Amino acid sequence: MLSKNFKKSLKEIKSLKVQGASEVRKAAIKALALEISGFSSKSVMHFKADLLLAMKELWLSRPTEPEMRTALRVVLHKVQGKEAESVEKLRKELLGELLAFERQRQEAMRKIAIYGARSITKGSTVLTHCHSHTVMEILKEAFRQGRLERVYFTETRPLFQGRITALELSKAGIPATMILDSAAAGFLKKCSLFLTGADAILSDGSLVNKVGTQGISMLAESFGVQHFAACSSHKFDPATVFGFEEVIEQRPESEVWGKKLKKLRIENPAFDVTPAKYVKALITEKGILPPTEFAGLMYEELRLDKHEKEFASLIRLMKK
Ligand code: RUB
Repeated sequence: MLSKNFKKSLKEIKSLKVQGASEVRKAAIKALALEISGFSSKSVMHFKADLLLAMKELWLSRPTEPEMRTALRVVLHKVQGKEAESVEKLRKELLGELLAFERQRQEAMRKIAIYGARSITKGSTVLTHCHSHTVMEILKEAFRQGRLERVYFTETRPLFQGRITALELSKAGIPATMILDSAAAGFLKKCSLFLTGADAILSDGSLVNKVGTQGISMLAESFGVQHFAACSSHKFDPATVFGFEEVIEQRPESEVWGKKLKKLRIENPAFDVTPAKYVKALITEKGILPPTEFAGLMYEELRLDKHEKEFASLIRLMKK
């Protein structure tokens, strides 16, 4: 049985009250830690079953969020195939693991901000799309260092995450201009850089990010404006190496238009896929790397040549 608080957190993640991949991960870890603290399971077996149930709900809450899935995978790895002595010992170990994971992610974010700011040359004008906490950290750092002149940003239909970007830029005192999504082509010409976040990086280095990113990235290339994407290495989706598809979240029609008309269908994918060739580099805590090189590095680091079965069974386990 899941607690009321856990269900509330799930709802906040699904409804986008919690928004952006990094915040989704943070909220998921917090919700799981609280849930684990409250488990009344009498045996290790029951504890593990309760844990799996909670993890599955989080895993399925937003389908295109590998950073959250990485967090859950790391935790699950700790429990699987291990004979825990007692519920209390297991609980303590898992809570410690979640805390350490979150701390490490915050350090990663700091590094990304520093590397990213260095790659913004003095007097730059940046275009961004949607709202990314990672991008915001870079922009604030670059502005603090006197490198950033102005940020152009899209309002980001249908849920207007650009307004979150607006509030944050304004609070930081950064000169900023909001534009319509459809105006990106015209304003790109004024920009020295297109900088986005990422929700997922796939095995071929392609980038999954808020719908609209692909189009702007392709336009940027044709105007000679480089596209950089900032993301933590945990956004790499290892399962895609083995042919598992990165599911693109489909959001409700009502987010686009509340009207129901005969024969009218509305499609509302939350994300799109930008091929690696359009992205100059990924700004990660491991360094600034071309997307395909980053994917290669992750393949080596995760020793994926040895773990195909593990990923296949994990995906089976987390299915609806
Ligand atoms: C947000 C989005 C962001 C990435 C990266 O989509 O596409 O660019 O999630 O964000 P949504 P961050 O609003 O649907 O969550 O840098 O915060 O991880």
